[in-house]
Amino acid sequence: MKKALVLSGWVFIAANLLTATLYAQNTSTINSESIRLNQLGFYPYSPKIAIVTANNNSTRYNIITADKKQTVYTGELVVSANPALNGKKTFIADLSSFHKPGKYILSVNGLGNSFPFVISSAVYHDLGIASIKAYYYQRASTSLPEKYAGKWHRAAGHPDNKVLIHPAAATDKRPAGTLISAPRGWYDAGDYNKYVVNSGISMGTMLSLCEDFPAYIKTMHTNIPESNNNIPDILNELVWNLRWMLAMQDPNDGGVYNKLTNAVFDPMQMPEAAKTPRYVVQKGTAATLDLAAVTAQASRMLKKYQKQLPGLADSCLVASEKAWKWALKNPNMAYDQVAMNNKFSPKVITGAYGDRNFNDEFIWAAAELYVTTGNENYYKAVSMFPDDGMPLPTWGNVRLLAYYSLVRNERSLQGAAKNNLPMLKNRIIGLADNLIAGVDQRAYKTVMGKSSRDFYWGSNSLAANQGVALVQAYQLSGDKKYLNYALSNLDYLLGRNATGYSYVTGQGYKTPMHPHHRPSVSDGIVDPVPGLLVGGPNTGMEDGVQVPSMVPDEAYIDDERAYAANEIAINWNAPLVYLSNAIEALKVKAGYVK
Ligand code: 9MR
Repeated sequence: MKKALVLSGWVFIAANLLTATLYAQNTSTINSESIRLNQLGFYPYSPKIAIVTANNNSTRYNIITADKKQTVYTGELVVSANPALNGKKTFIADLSSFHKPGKYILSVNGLGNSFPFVISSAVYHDLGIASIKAYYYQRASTSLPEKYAGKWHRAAGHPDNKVLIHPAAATDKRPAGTLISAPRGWYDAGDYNKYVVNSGISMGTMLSLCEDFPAYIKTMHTNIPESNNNIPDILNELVWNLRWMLAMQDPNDGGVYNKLTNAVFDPMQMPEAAKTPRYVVQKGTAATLDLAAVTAQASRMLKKYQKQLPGLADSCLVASEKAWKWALKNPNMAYDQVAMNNKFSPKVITGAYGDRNFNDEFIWAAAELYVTTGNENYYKAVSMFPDDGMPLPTWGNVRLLAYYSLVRNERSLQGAAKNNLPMLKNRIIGLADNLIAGVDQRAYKTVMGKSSRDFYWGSNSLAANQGVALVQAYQLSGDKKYLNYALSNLDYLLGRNATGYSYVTGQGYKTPMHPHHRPSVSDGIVDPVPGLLVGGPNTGMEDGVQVPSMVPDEAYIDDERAYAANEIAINWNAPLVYLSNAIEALKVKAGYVK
């Protein structure tokens, strides 16, 4: 994104006049801020809801063609049963019974027009591709040639082939200062560090898409250097990060370093400008078990590609079992960065992902190892259902990833795992039923936004993960209502929400232009790197940047300094990859497209 040019004197006045004229021409006819809908549009036979937030005297809305020549549909605005979090009721336009493909505008007398939207049978195709292509742009240790990266092409940064063992990670065989090589992987977020814990949930979520939709993923073409190697592009992308993760395991004992990082965050600069030393820090139980889970799951996915990737599936399983054994010996090794910094130098002050409870990581690793090997000892090694909780996945809680894997591999379950299956399925449906309760009475009619508590650091990933859970419930039950509600959260992310933003860079009209993302801030290109989901509304303001509203679902600002509301991250994009592509994969089965 280009820094604003400082204009002076008459140039400045002339520029302002021009802007004012263009603005006057536009406002009367387009883009009413108070009409909120999925800015990409809808499938011909999917639910189609728009929300009007302003009080107005119209009781009806019109759908007009994008050229504004023809009114093709009119409908009634219905006042919402409950108010939004700002205390105001909304007006709901339900255009679900309009099916005709085309490009349209929703218009309300006295208020104005919505952004144009399409009705099309491939409406989320580009989003699905962009959300995974975003990981290509996050690649460390490689240049991104124009052929693949377009205008966002850039030089290589962070080779990570001479990484120091931090004093906190020193062992006899690898004393402090030993150099190891751990290149590749994805940058975690707006920063350039690589964290195993956060890679774990991201990989698990996207491997699950591959496992759930093996035929569909072959149709995803992302134009990356590995394309056309007879491996689906998404798997190629995941292998890029997998190879880095494997290098984070100490071959001497199987333990896994928490992260590969600078001592302090890089400034807002391009990757190639970063030259400070990189370290791997202390090993930990969460990182080690996350690696065990990911490599076990990857191993069964990669079996089909032994010819293209000789030995990789086997190496993954070996790494997984080694990691598991290390974790059994070190079941409680938290990553406590503050304690570490009190003892060792240099101090490391990048992200911690400092999980302290490892029950869920044990459950996830055990489930993946059990499914991959069929060895029931893994299943029995943990208490698979320690309570009746079904916590949606976050970097600190990966329990549900285990349950999803067990259910999707139901045909290979035996013994206790098989016996527990009906109960597990009921719990997933129960989770989905909880998610959808009361949605129709809400002001935005989305699953996201049940309460103020939904709006924390990375809230958009909650919306996406709720969507993933609902897709699972649909897959289990065949009941289309779950998929419709999953779609309501995709609508939330793409504009049917209290800020009117589509939160994915480059997807829609009112989109983040200033994400807290080092390449986007420093590359001199106006448009940010595309396909990235920003964190979203969060009243925490941990970054100290004042948000324009403290109403929880409005607490968002498109400001590059606002890392607590406007950063991007691999664990937030992953459920968007799942949700958007799962819906594209299921659209015919669900009857959205005939
Ligand atoms: O997503 C993380 C969020 O849950 C935590 O509250 C926050 C503070 O610890 O850290 C977030 O993760 C950041 C990580 O530490 C460093 N890279 C950027 C991540 C997204 O902001």
